[in-house]
Amino acid sequence: MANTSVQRREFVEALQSTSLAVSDLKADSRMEGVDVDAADLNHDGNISGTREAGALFDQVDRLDQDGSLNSLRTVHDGTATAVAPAVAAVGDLARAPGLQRKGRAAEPGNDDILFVGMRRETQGEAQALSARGAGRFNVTNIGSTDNSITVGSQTYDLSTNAGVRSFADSLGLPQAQADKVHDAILSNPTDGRAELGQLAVVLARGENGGTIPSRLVLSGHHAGGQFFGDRGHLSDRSLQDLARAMPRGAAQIEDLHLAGCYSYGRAQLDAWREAFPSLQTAWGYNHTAPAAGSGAETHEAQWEAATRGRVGVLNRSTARGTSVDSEVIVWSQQGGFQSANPPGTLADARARVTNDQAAFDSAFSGATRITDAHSGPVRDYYSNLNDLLDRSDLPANERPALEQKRDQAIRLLYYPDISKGFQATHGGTVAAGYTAAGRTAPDFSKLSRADANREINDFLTRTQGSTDPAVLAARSRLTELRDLTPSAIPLNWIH
Ligand SMILES: [Ca+2]
Ligand SMILES: [Ca+2]
Ligand SMILES: [Ca+2]
Repeated sequence: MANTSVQRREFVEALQSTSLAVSDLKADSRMEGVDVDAADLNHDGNISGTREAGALFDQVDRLDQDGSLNSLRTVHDGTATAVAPAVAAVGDLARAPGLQRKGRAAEPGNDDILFVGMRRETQGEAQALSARGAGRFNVTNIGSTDNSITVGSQTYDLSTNAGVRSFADSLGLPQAQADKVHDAILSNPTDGRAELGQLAVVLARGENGGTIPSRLVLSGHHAGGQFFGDRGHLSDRSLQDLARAMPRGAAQIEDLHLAGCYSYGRAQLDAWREAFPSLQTAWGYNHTAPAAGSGAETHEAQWEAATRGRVGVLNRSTARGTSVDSEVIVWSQQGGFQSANPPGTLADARARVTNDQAAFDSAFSGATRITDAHSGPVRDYYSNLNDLLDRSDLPANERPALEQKRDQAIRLLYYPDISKGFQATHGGTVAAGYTAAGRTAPDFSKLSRADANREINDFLTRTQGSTDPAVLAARSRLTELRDLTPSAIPLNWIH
């Protein structure tokens, strides 16, 4: 980046849809030496319209030394010029990311990306971002099916408390921080701890004074506050706790991209911002996110271009015209929260959930059958629960029960997947319990929700009072399937 310039046309276009108060421009110390009044051609106290934007360009250009009346050079031989602060100031006041990027082009910082992919398919997304980097920025790719992590010559088994303990203690952090890292990793399901561990290594480098990537992408299926896939489960909360454990490292993250369904709303955003205190921009999805291979790469490329450099503005219009563009939610420090869906009132959000409660209950019992996981009243119920939980004004004491319903609803929508996962994981335990009770177990992957519930209730009635350990084990697993107990049914049984 030897030189950077802003063309006149670019400057004028950036101010096209905005009006800047002369008083705001003059109050900004970065505008020192620029005669802003002279650009207010009609003396109404605002810089507005193409002519005045051009006049402001001319006034800034008086400080410029690039020899052209049609460009402003903000960086010369890698060093910021006298006009760079003025360009950055106009960029901030006009919420124009292009001007911000060029005005700050010589400032320290990087555009490197930390990419965490919880599905094998997300590999292509990381590769596409990496190809865009092409020497300008690096992509660190995180995600594996391995539950251990190797740092230097040491390998830590993160499926055990002792392994997490020695890993956390190896990061060169004060004990209190190492304890928090340990707790955060341990709070995550076992199969996503290696991903958190890889993130911890990077954040610790930042915490200890090093430079780390400024952009973070999380990609995978997303439900119930977790990114998930064949590489495991990554809990939003565990990741946020990890960031809080290393605040200096977390403060180097400026841009966040959450490539997963139901990945973020207003309430979730508050939690991400609190965990990453220097966040400038965030990108997420209301309900549906495009999957790897069918749109995720496009959105990630658009996001990458929009967040490159030191910008504080991100607009939803970036995604206009792409698949599921209406689902994109963005937030930026200077542009605020942007979503296609106005939040409405809390009472309305509650009423929408109540509206489909009976449909959920009926499908949960098996009385009605879900034929399409992606639409219908149970999908609406699930979406509306997510919307309700995304509200910052929802009382905290109502959350646990609603989260439980949300987490049951997603498992009910994908019951055929869940029953296959159940049979593959617990089929042996269930068969042993049936045998001990003198019966033959059915194949639960082949039963409808209604038939499975009938079968389970029958088994529970017949074996009531049994003390046989094999029977008791089967009873526990079957009860979990009937109740769709979120803690006992991993989300990545859903494909
Ligand atoms: Ca004016
Ligand atoms: Ca010039
Ligand atoms: Ca994993």
